[in-house]
Amino acid sequence: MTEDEKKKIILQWREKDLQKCLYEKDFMSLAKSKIESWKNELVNVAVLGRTGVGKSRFINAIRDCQSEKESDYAPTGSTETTSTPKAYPHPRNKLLQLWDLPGIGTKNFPRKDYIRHEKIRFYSYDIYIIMASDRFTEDEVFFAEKLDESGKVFIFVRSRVDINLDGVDDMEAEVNKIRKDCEEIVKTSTVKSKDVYLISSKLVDHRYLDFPKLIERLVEKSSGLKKEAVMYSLQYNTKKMINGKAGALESRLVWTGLKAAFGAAILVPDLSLTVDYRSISSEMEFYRKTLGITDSDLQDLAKITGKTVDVLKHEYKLQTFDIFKITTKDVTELGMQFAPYLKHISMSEALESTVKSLPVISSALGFGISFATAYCFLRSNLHLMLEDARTMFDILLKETGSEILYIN
Ligand SMILES: Nc1nc2c(ncn2[C@@H]2O[C@H](COP(=O)(O)OP(=O)(O)OP(=O)(O)O)[C@@H](O)[C@H]2O)c(=O)[nH]1
Ligand SMILES: [Mg+2]
Repeated sequence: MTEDEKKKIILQWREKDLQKCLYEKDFMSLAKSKIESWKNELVNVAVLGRTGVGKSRFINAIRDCQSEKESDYAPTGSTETTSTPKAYPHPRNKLLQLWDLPGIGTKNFPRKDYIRHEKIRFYSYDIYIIMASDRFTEDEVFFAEKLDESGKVFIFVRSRVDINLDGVDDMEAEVNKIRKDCEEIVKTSTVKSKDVYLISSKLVDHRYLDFPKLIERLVEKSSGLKKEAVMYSLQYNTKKMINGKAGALESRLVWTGLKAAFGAAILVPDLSLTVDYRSISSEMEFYRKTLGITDSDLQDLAKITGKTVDVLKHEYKLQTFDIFKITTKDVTELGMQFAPYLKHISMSEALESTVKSLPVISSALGFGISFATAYCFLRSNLHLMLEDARTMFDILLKETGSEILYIN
Protein backbone atom coordinates (compact mmCIF):
# COMPACT_ATOMS: atom_id res chain seq x y z
CA MET A 1 0.00 0.00 0.00
CA THR A 2 1.42 3.39 -0.90
CA GLU A 3 1.70 6.25 1.56
CA ASP A 4 -0.99 8.13 -0.32
CA GLU A 5 -3.34 5.18 -0.15
CA LYS A 6 -2.79 4.88 3.59
CA LYS A 7 -3.50 8.54 4.04
CA LYS A 8 -6.63 8.23 1.95
CA ILE A 9 -7.92 5.36 4.03
CA ILE A 10 -7.27 7.11 7.27
CA LEU A 11 -8.92 10.28 6.07
CA GLN A 12 -11.96 8.27 5.24
CA TRP A 13 -12.15 7.21 8.84
CA ARG A 14 -15.60 8.40 9.64
CA GLU A 15 -15.52 10.10 12.96
CA LYS A 16 -19.15 11.11 12.55
CA ASP A 17 -20.20 7.48 12.30
CA LEU A 18 -18.15 6.57 15.31
CA GLN A 19 -19.66 9.40 17.27
CA LYS A 20 -23.17 8.39 16.27
CA CYS A 21 -22.53 4.83 17.39
CA LEU A 22 -21.00 5.77 20.71
CA TYR A 23 -23.91 8.02 21.61
CA GLU A 24 -26.16 4.97 21.56
CA LYS A 25 -26.83 3.75 25.08
CA ASP A 26 -25.83 0.17 24.62
CA PHE A 27 -23.66 0.44 21.57
CA MET A 28 -22.04 -2.97 21.87
CA SER A 29 -25.44 -4.69 21.64
CA LEU A 30 -26.29 -2.34 18.82
CA ALA A 31 -23.05 -3.21 17.03
CA LYS A 32 -23.75 -6.90 17.52
CA SER A 33 -27.28 -6.56 16.23
CA LYS A 34 -26.15 -4.53 13.19
CA ILE A 35 -23.73 -7.30 12.34
CA GLU A 36 -25.77 -10.35 13.21
CA SER A 37 -29.51 -9.62 13.24
CA TRP A 38 -30.03 -10.94 9.74
CA LYS A 39 -29.15 -14.39 11.05
CA ASN A 40 -32.38 -14.47 13.07
CA GLU A 41 -34.57 -13.44 10.19
CA LEU A 42 -36.99 -16.05 8.84
CA VAL A 43 -37.49 -15.83 5.07
CA ASN A 44 -40.17 -17.98 3.45
CA VAL A 45 -40.03 -18.34 -0.30
CA ALA A 46 -43.01 -20.14 -1.83
CA VAL A 47 -42.83 -21.87 -5.19
CA LEU A 48 -46.28 -21.97 -6.78
CA GLY A 49 -47.55 -23.48 -10.00
CA ARG A 50 -49.46 -26.28 -11.65
CA THR A 51 -48.32 -29.87 -11.17
CA GLY A 52 -45.20 -30.95 -13.03
CA VAL A 53 -43.89 -27.47 -13.92
CA GLY A 54 -40.59 -28.09 -12.13
CA LYS A 55 -41.15 -26.53 -8.70
CA SER A 56 -39.32 -29.22 -6.77
CA ARG A 57 -36.44 -29.39 -9.19
CA PHE A 58 -36.01 -25.62 -8.96
CA ILE A 59 -35.89 -25.85 -5.16
CA ASN A 60 -33.09 -28.37 -5.52
CA ALA A 61 -31.27 -26.22 -8.08
CA ILE A 62 -31.30 -23.06 -6.02
CA ARG A 63 -29.83 -24.97 -3.08
CA ASP A 64 -27.40 -26.78 -5.38
CA CYS A 65 -28.82 -30.10 -4.21
CA GLN A 66 -27.97 -32.33 -7.12
CA SER A 67 -28.52 -35.90 -6.13
CA GLU A 68 -31.64 -37.78 -5.15
CA LYS A 69 -29.44 -39.49 -2.57
CA GLU A 70 -29.04 -36.27 -0.57
CA SER A 71 -31.37 -36.30 2.44
CA ASP A 72 -32.88 -32.89 1.72
CA TYR A 73 -33.48 -33.50 -1.99
CA ALA A 74 -37.01 -32.44 -2.94
CA PRO A 75 -38.53 -35.44 -4.77
CA THR A 76 -39.23 -34.74 -8.44
CA GLY A 77 -41.12 -36.80 -10.99
CA SER A 78 -43.28 -36.88 -14.05
CA THR A 79 -46.43 -37.71 -12.07
CA GLU A 80 -47.98 -35.59 -9.32
CA THR A 81 -45.28 -35.72 -6.67
CA THR A 82 -45.68 -33.08 -3.99
CA SER A 83 -48.92 -33.53 -2.05
CA THR A 84 -48.29 -31.49 1.06
CA PRO A 85 -46.35 -28.23 1.53
CA LYS A 86 -42.83 -28.86 2.66
CA ALA A 87 -40.10 -26.41 3.66
CA TYR A 88 -36.57 -27.00 2.39
CA PRO A 89 -34.10 -25.01 4.49
CA HIS A 90 -31.16 -23.51 2.67
CA PRO A 91 -27.95 -25.36 3.61
CA ARG A 92 -26.17 -22.11 4.43
CA ASN A 93 -29.01 -20.61 6.42
CA LYS A 94 -31.69 -22.81 7.93
CA LEU A 95 -34.04 -19.84 8.31
CA LEU A 96 -34.14 -19.24 4.57
CA GLN A 97 -36.83 -21.70 3.61
CA LEU A 98 -37.92 -22.72 0.15
CA TRP A 99 -41.49 -23.99 0.26
CA ASP A 100 -42.38 -26.74 -2.14
CA LEU A 101 -46.12 -26.36 -2.55
CA PRO A 102 -48.49 -28.92 -4.07
CA GLY A 103 -49.42 -28.33 -7.70
CA ILE A 104 -52.35 -26.03 -8.36
CA GLY A 105 -55.42 -27.50 -10.03
CA THR A 106 -55.10 -31.15 -9.07
CA LYS A 107 -57.90 -33.27 -7.59
CA ASN A 108 -56.66 -32.60 -4.05
CA PHE A 109 -55.88 -28.93 -4.68
CA PRO A 110 -58.35 -27.51 -7.20
CA ARG A 111 -57.67 -23.91 -8.20
CA LYS A 112 -60.88 -22.56 -6.64
CA ASP A 113 -59.97 -23.92 -3.19
CA TYR A 114 -56.22 -23.36 -3.34
CA ILE A 115 -56.05 -19.99 -1.60
CA ARG A 116 -58.38 -21.05 1.19
CA HIS A 117 -56.88 -24.51 1.64
CA GLU A 118 -55.71 -24.68 5.24
CA LYS A 119 -52.67 -26.81 4.33
CA ILE A 120 -51.39 -24.16 1.91
CA ARG A 121 -51.50 -21.10 4.21
CA PHE A 122 -51.48 -19.06 1.04
CA TYR A 123 -50.67 -15.62 2.41
CA SER A 124 -48.02 -16.69 4.89
CA TYR A 125 -44.92 -16.41 2.71
CA ASP A 126 -42.53 -13.52 2.04
CA ILE A 127 -41.77 -14.01 -1.65
CA TYR A 128 -43.62 -16.08 -4.24
CA ILE A 129 -42.26 -17.64 -7.37
CA ILE A 130 -45.12 -18.26 -9.79
CA MET A 131 -43.93 -20.92 -12.15
CA ALA A 132 -45.19 -22.26 -15.47
CA SER A 133 -43.46 -24.63 -17.85
CA ASP A 134 -45.43 -23.56 -20.89
CA ARG A 135 -47.39 -20.45 -21.78
CA PHE A 136 -48.71 -18.58 -18.79
CA THR A 137 -52.46 -18.91 -18.37
CA GLU A 138 -55.25 -17.27 -16.45
CA ASP A 139 -54.36 -19.54 -13.53
CA GLU A 140 -50.95 -17.96 -12.91
CA VAL A 141 -52.33 -14.49 -13.50
CA PHE A 142 -55.20 -15.14 -11.08
CA PHE A 143 -52.80 -15.97 -8.26
CA ALA A 144 -50.49 -13.08 -9.12
CA GLU A 145 -53.41 -10.65 -8.95
CA LYS A 146 -54.45 -12.01 -5.56
CA LEU A 147 -50.92 -11.59 -4.25
CA ASP A 148 -50.62 -8.13 -5.77
CA GLU A 149 -53.86 -7.04 -4.10
CA SER A 150 -52.49 -7.99 -0.71
CA GLY A 151 -49.13 -6.32 -1.29
CA LYS A 152 -47.19 -9.56 -1.57
CA VAL A 153 -44.04 -9.87 -3.66
CA PHE A 154 -43.94 -12.39 -6.51
CA ILE A 155 -41.82 -13.24 -9.52
CA PHE A 156 -43.02 -14.99 -12.70
CA VAL A 157 -40.75 -17.82 -13.78
CA ARG A 158 -40.97 -19.87 -16.97
CA SER A 159 -39.20 -23.16 -16.26
CA ARG A 160 -37.72 -26.06 -18.27
CA VAL A 161 -36.69 -23.82 -21.15
CA ASP A 162 -33.71 -26.07 -21.95
CA ILE A 163 -36.24 -28.56 -23.34
CA ASN A 164 -37.52 -25.94 -25.82
CA LEU A 165 -33.96 -25.11 -26.87
CA ASP A 166 -32.88 -28.68 -27.49
CA GLY A 167 -31.68 -28.97 -31.09
CA VAL A 168 -32.59 -25.35 -31.90
CA ASP A 169 -30.05 -23.43 -34.02
CA ASP A 170 -30.99 -19.86 -33.20
CA MET A 171 -31.44 -20.10 -29.43
CA GLU A 172 -31.62 -16.37 -28.92
CA ALA A 173 -34.56 -16.02 -31.30
CA GLU A 174 -36.31 -18.96 -29.65
CA VAL A 175 -35.82 -17.47 -26.19
CA ASN A 176 -37.24 -14.14 -27.39
CA LYS A 177 -40.22 -15.94 -28.84
CA ILE A 178 -40.91 -17.81 -25.60
CA ARG A 179 -40.52 -14.61 -23.60
CA LYS A 180 -43.01 -12.80 -25.82
CA ASP A 181 -45.43 -15.69 -25.55
CA CYS A 182 -45.22 -15.71 -21.75
CA GLU A 183 -45.58 -11.99 -21.42
CA GLU A 184 -48.63 -11.82 -23.64
CA ILE A 185 -51.17 -12.82 -21.02
CA VAL A 186 -49.20 -11.30 -18.16
CA LYS A 187 -49.37 -7.92 -19.93
CA THR A 188 -53.14 -8.01 -20.00
CA SER A 189 -53.28 -8.45 -16.23
CA THR A 190 -53.46 -5.71 -13.64
CA VAL A 191 -50.29 -6.79 -11.81
CA LYS A 192 -47.50 -4.25 -11.36
CA SER A 193 -44.55 -6.58 -11.85
CA LYS A 194 -44.80 -8.07 -15.32
CA ASP A 195 -41.29 -9.45 -15.94
CA VAL A 196 -40.96 -13.14 -16.68
CA TYR A 197 -37.71 -14.98 -15.93
CA LEU A 198 -36.89 -17.84 -18.27
CA ILE A 199 -34.86 -20.56 -16.59
CA SER A 200 -33.66 -24.12 -16.69
CA SER A 201 -33.09 -25.87 -13.40
CA LYS A 202 -31.04 -28.41 -15.31
CA LEU A 203 -28.64 -25.81 -16.75
CA VAL A 204 -28.64 -22.83 -14.38
CA ASP A 205 -25.79 -21.18 -16.26
CA HIS A 206 -27.36 -21.47 -19.72
CA ARG A 207 -26.11 -18.36 -21.47
CA TYR A 208 -29.43 -17.36 -23.01
CA LEU A 209 -31.49 -17.86 -19.87
CA ASP A 210 -32.25 -15.75 -16.81
CA PHE A 211 -31.28 -17.83 -13.76
CA PRO A 212 -28.59 -15.27 -12.77
CA LYS A 213 -31.09 -12.42 -13.08
CA LEU A 214 -33.62 -14.38 -11.06
CA ILE A 215 -31.12 -14.74 -8.22
CA GLU A 216 -30.52 -10.97 -8.33
CA ARG A 217 -34.25 -10.34 -8.39
CA LEU A 218 -34.82 -12.45 -5.30
CA VAL A 219 -32.43 -10.16 -3.44
CA GLU A 220 -33.89 -6.96 -4.91
CA LYS A 221 -37.41 -7.98 -4.02
CA SER A 222 -36.53 -8.63 -0.38
CA SER A 223 -36.16 -5.78 2.04
CA GLY A 224 -34.41 -4.89 5.29
CA LEU A 225 -32.86 -7.75 7.19
CA LYS A 226 -34.55 -10.29 4.91
CA LYS A 227 -32.60 -8.80 2.02
CA GLU A 228 -29.34 -9.30 3.90
CA ALA A 229 -30.37 -12.86 4.76
CA VAL A 230 -31.13 -13.72 1.11
CA MET A 231 -28.02 -11.99 -0.22
CA TYR A 232 -25.61 -13.57 2.26
CA SER A 233 -27.16 -17.03 2.01
CA LEU A 234 -27.77 -17.71 -1.69
CA GLN A 235 -24.61 -19.35 -2.91
CA TYR A 236 -24.38 -17.65 -6.26
CA ASN A 237 -22.30 -14.75 -7.48
CA THR A 238 -23.20 -12.52 -10.37
CA LYS A 239 -21.67 -9.15 -11.10
CA LYS A 240 -24.60 -7.39 -9.47
CA MET A 241 -24.57 -9.73 -6.48
CA ILE A 242 -20.91 -8.93 -5.84
CA ASN A 243 -21.68 -5.21 -5.98
CA GLY A 244 -24.61 -5.64 -3.60
CA LYS A 245 -22.45 -7.60 -1.17
CA ALA A 246 -19.75 -4.94 -1.41
CA GLY A 247 -22.19 -2.28 -0.23
CA ALA A 248 -23.60 -4.42 2.56
CA LEU A 249 -20.17 -5.45 3.84
CA GLU A 250 -18.90 -1.84 3.71
CA SER A 251 -21.79 -0.73 5.85
CA ARG A 252 -20.77 -3.21 8.56
CA LEU A 253 -17.23 -1.80 8.78
CA VAL A 254 -17.88 0.85 11.36
CA TRP A 255 -19.70 -1.62 13.59
CA THR A 256 -17.09 -4.34 13.33
CA GLY A 257 -14.36 -1.74 13.94
CA LEU A 258 -16.16 -0.67 17.04
CA LYS A 259 -16.69 -4.21 18.23
CA ALA A 260 -13.01 -5.05 17.74
CA ALA A 261 -11.84 -1.89 19.52
CA PHE A 262 -14.21 -2.28 22.41
CA GLY A 263 -13.52 -6.02 22.67
CA ALA A 264 -9.82 -5.20 22.99
CA ALA A 265 -10.47 -2.59 25.62
CA ILE A 266 -12.19 -5.25 27.70
CA LEU A 267 -9.53 -7.87 27.06
CA VAL A 268 -6.46 -5.69 27.58
CA PRO A 269 -7.59 -2.46 29.18
CA ASP A 270 -4.14 -0.95 29.58
CA LEU A 271 -2.95 -1.42 26.05
CA SER A 272 -4.20 1.32 23.83
CA LEU A 273 -2.86 0.23 20.50
CA THR A 274 -4.60 -3.07 20.16
CA VAL A 275 -7.71 -4.61 18.73
CA ASP A 276 -9.66 -7.77 19.43
CA TYR A 277 -8.29 -9.70 16.56
CA ARG A 278 -10.71 -12.59 16.97
CA SER A 279 -13.52 -10.27 15.86
CA ILE A 280 -11.39 -9.22 12.93
CA SER A 281 -10.51 -12.73 12.01
CA SER A 282 -14.12 -13.93 12.07
CA GLU A 283 -15.22 -10.92 10.04
CA MET A 284 -12.57 -11.68 7.43
CA GLU A 285 -13.78 -15.26 7.31
CA PHE A 286 -17.30 -13.98 6.75
CA TYR A 287 -16.09 -11.76 3.86
CA ARG A 288 -14.35 -14.70 2.32
CA LYS A 289 -17.37 -17.00 2.45
CA THR A 290 -19.82 -14.32 1.38
CA LEU A 291 -17.70 -13.24 -1.56
CA GLY A 292 -16.96 -16.80 -2.68
CA ILE A 293 -13.20 -16.62 -2.34
CA THR A 294 -12.45 -19.60 -0.12
CA ASP A 295 -9.83 -22.16 -1.09
CA SER A 296 -12.54 -24.55 -2.22
CA ASP A 297 -14.07 -21.83 -4.41
CA LEU A 298 -10.72 -21.40 -6.09
CA GLN A 299 -10.33 -25.16 -6.49
CA ASP A 300 -13.78 -25.32 -8.10
CA LEU A 301 -12.87 -22.51 -10.48
CA ALA A 302 -9.67 -24.33 -11.37
CA LYS A 303 -11.71 -27.44 -12.20
CA ILE A 304 -14.20 -25.48 -14.32
CA THR A 305 -11.51 -23.65 -16.28
CA GLY A 306 -9.05 -26.55 -16.54
CA LYS A 307 -6.24 -24.51 -14.94
CA THR A 308 -4.36 -25.14 -11.74
CA VAL A 309 -4.94 -23.15 -8.58
CA ASP A 310 -1.39 -21.77 -8.81
CA VAL A 311 -1.85 -20.67 -12.40
CA LEU A 312 -5.06 -18.89 -11.48
CA LYS A 313 -3.41 -17.17 -8.51
CA HIS A 314 -0.46 -15.93 -10.55
CA GLU A 315 -1.86 -15.40 -14.02
CA TYR A 316 -4.74 -13.35 -12.67
CA LYS A 317 -2.86 -11.83 -9.74
CA LEU A 318 -5.23 -12.97 -7.01
CA GLN A 319 -4.10 -11.19 -3.88
CA THR A 320 -5.81 -12.53 -0.81
CA PHE A 321 -5.45 -16.29 -0.81
CA ASP A 322 -2.26 -16.44 1.18
CA ILE A 323 -3.08 -13.84 3.81
CA PHE A 324 -5.99 -15.55 5.45
CA LYS A 325 -4.31 -16.53 8.69
CA ILE A 326 -3.84 -13.09 10.17
CA THR A 327 -2.13 -12.69 13.50
CA THR A 328 -2.30 -10.02 16.17
CA LYS A 329 1.11 -8.94 14.90
CA ASP A 330 -0.28 -8.22 11.41
CA VAL A 331 -3.06 -6.09 12.82
CA THR A 332 -0.87 -4.21 15.27
CA GLU A 333 1.72 -3.59 12.60
CA LEU A 334 -0.93 -2.09 10.43
CA GLY A 335 -2.07 0.04 13.36
CA MET A 336 1.51 1.29 13.69
CA GLN A 337 1.55 2.15 10.01
CA PHE A 338 -1.57 4.23 10.39
CA ALA A 339 -0.62 5.82 13.68
CA PRO A 340 1.33 8.74 12.13
CA TYR A 341 -1.70 9.75 10.11
CA LEU A 342 -4.02 9.59 13.07
CA LYS A 343 -2.58 12.72 14.53
CA HIS A 344 -4.09 14.56 11.55
CA ILE A 345 -7.50 13.68 12.82
CA SER A 346 -8.69 15.77 15.63
CA MET A 347 -11.12 14.02 17.86
CA SER A 348 -13.91 16.38 18.72
CA GLU A 349 -14.32 17.28 22.37
CA ALA A 350 -17.75 15.73 22.39
CA LEU A 351 -16.40 12.44 21.13
CA GLU A 352 -13.48 12.54 23.49
CA SER A 353 -15.72 12.98 26.50
CA THR A 354 -18.11 10.25 25.34
CA VAL A 355 -15.24 7.82 24.98
CA LYS A 356 -13.80 8.81 28.35
CA SER A 357 -17.12 8.16 30.05
CA LEU A 358 -17.09 4.52 28.96
CA PRO A 359 -16.15 2.42 31.98
CA VAL A 360 -13.51 0.15 30.45
CA ILE A 361 -11.79 2.66 28.21
CA SER A 362 -8.93 4.48 29.81
CA SER A 363 -7.73 6.51 26.87
CA ALA A 364 -9.94 8.13 24.29
CA LEU A 365 -7.11 8.45 21.81
CA GLY A 366 -6.14 4.82 22.43
CA PHE A 367 -9.69 3.73 21.72
CA GLY A 368 -9.72 5.89 18.59
CA ILE A 369 -6.52 4.30 17.39
CA SER A 370 -7.85 0.80 18.09
CA PHE A 371 -11.01 1.61 16.21
CA ALA A 372 -9.15 3.14 13.28
CA THR A 373 -6.75 0.21 13.16
CA ALA A 374 -9.55 -2.35 13.06
CA TYR A 375 -11.56 -0.26 10.62
CA CYS A 376 -8.62 0.33 8.26
CA PHE A 377 -7.41 -3.23 8.45
CA LEU A 378 -10.83 -4.61 7.58
CA ARG A 379 -11.48 -1.97 4.96
CA SER A 380 -8.26 -2.52 3.07
CA ASN A 381 -8.68 -6.29 3.20
CA LEU A 382 -12.30 -6.09 2.14
CA HIS A 383 -11.28 -4.09 -0.91
CA LEU A 384 -8.62 -6.60 -1.86
CA MET A 385 -11.08 -9.45 -1.37
CA LEU A 386 -13.65 -7.69 -3.53
CA GLU A 387 -11.07 -7.35 -6.26
CA ASP A 388 -10.40 -11.09 -6.04
CA ALA A 389 -14.12 -11.91 -6.12
CA ARG A 390 -14.52 -9.76 -9.23
CA THR A 391 -11.43 -11.26 -10.84
CA MET A 392 -12.69 -14.79 -10.20
CA PHE A 393 -16.01 -13.89 -11.74
CA ASP A 394 -14.25 -12.37 -14.79
CA ILE A 395 -12.16 -15.53 -15.18
CA LEU A 396 -15.33 -17.61 -15.27
CA LEU A 397 -16.96 -15.28 -17.80
CA LYS A 398 -13.89 -15.20 -20.01
CA GLU A 399 -13.23 -18.93 -19.92
CA THR A 400 -16.79 -20.26 -20.06
CA GLY A 401 -19.17 -17.41 -20.98
CA SER A 402 -21.21 -18.12 -17.84
CA GLU A 403 -22.58 -15.17 -15.89
CA ILE A 404 -23.22 -17.03 -12.68
CA LEU A 405 -20.73 -18.58 -10.31
CA TYR A 406 -21.72 -21.09 -7.68
CA ILE A 407 -19.88 -20.45 -4.45
CA ASN A 408 -19.29 -22.80 -1.51
N1 LIG B 1 -35.04 -30.80 -18.71
C1 LIG B 1 -35.58 -30.28 -17.60
N2 LIG B 1 -36.43 -31.01 -16.86
C2 LIG B 1 -36.96 -30.46 -15.74
C3 LIG B 1 -36.62 -29.13 -15.34
N3 LIG B 1 -37.30 -28.87 -14.21
C4 LIG B 1 -38.02 -29.97 -13.93
N4 LIG B 1 -37.82 -30.93 -14.83
C5 LIG B 1 -38.42 -32.27 -14.86
O1 LIG B 1 -39.83 -32.10 -14.92
C6 LIG B 1 -40.49 -33.10 -14.13
C7 LIG B 1 -41.39 -32.41 -13.09
O2 LIG B 1 -40.57 -31.68 -12.22
P1 LIG B 1 -40.93 -31.49 -10.67
O3 LIG B 1 -39.89 -30.61 -10.12
O4 LIG B 1 -41.17 -32.78 -10.01
O5 LIG B 1 -42.32 -30.73 -10.83
P2 LIG B 1 -43.29 -30.17 -9.68
O6 LIG B 1 -43.77 -28.87 -10.15
O7 LIG B 1 -42.61 -30.21 -8.38
O8 LIG B 1 -44.50 -31.21 -9.73
P3 LIG B 1 -45.57 -31.58 -8.56
O9 LIG B 1 -44.83 -31.91 -7.34
O10 LIG B 1 -46.34 -32.72 -9.10
O11 LIG B 1 -46.47 -30.39 -8.40
C8 LIG B 1 -39.39 -33.93 -13.51
O12 LIG B 1 -39.19 -35.06 -14.30
C9 LIG B 1 -38.18 -33.02 -13.56
O13 LIG B 1 -36.96 -33.72 -13.59
C10 LIG B 1 -35.72 -28.40 -16.16
O14 LIG B 1 -35.37 -27.23 -15.90
N5 LIG B 1 -35.22 -29.00 -17.27
MG1 LIG C 1 -43.02 -31.24 -6.66
